[in-house]
Amino acid sequence: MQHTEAAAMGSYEALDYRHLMAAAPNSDWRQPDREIRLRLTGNMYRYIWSFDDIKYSESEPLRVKFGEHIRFTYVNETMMNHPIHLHGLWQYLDNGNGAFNPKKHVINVPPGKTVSVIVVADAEGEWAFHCHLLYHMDTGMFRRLIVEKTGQVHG
Ligand SMILES: [Cu+2]
Repeated sequence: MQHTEAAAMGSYEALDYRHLMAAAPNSDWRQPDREIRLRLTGNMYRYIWSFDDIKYSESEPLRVKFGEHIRFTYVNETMMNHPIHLHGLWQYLDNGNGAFNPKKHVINVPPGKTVSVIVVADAEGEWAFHCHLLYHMDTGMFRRLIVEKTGQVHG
């Protein structure tokens, strides 16, 4: 049944990430080279937030190589949503549509859920990677992601 029909009949089903699909195929699409798994962690009583229980001020940057395709798997171990924003690179939500996986800047990870995206490291440099709830970001749910140039370094 189409969503419009369902809505007209009063049995509306909310759209979610399963229903998203790119309008045009990603010509770069292929299976990722490796996976980076990140736990979304925090403590509601102390109101502190982190990736893998390490707050930003004590963290090392994430490092990937230019041209790599990386699966990022976000495991939300908390009771809050975390909209994860990666600057500079697209996050292709891996919802089973292959080359038509939708590309997004921000991926929401609901409480207790796991969401995978594929990142194509096609822009060199140092990028911000963080939860877009600014209190979460400010209290530690932030990392730098460095896309390193491969091959010869010119001086
Ligand atoms: Cu958050």
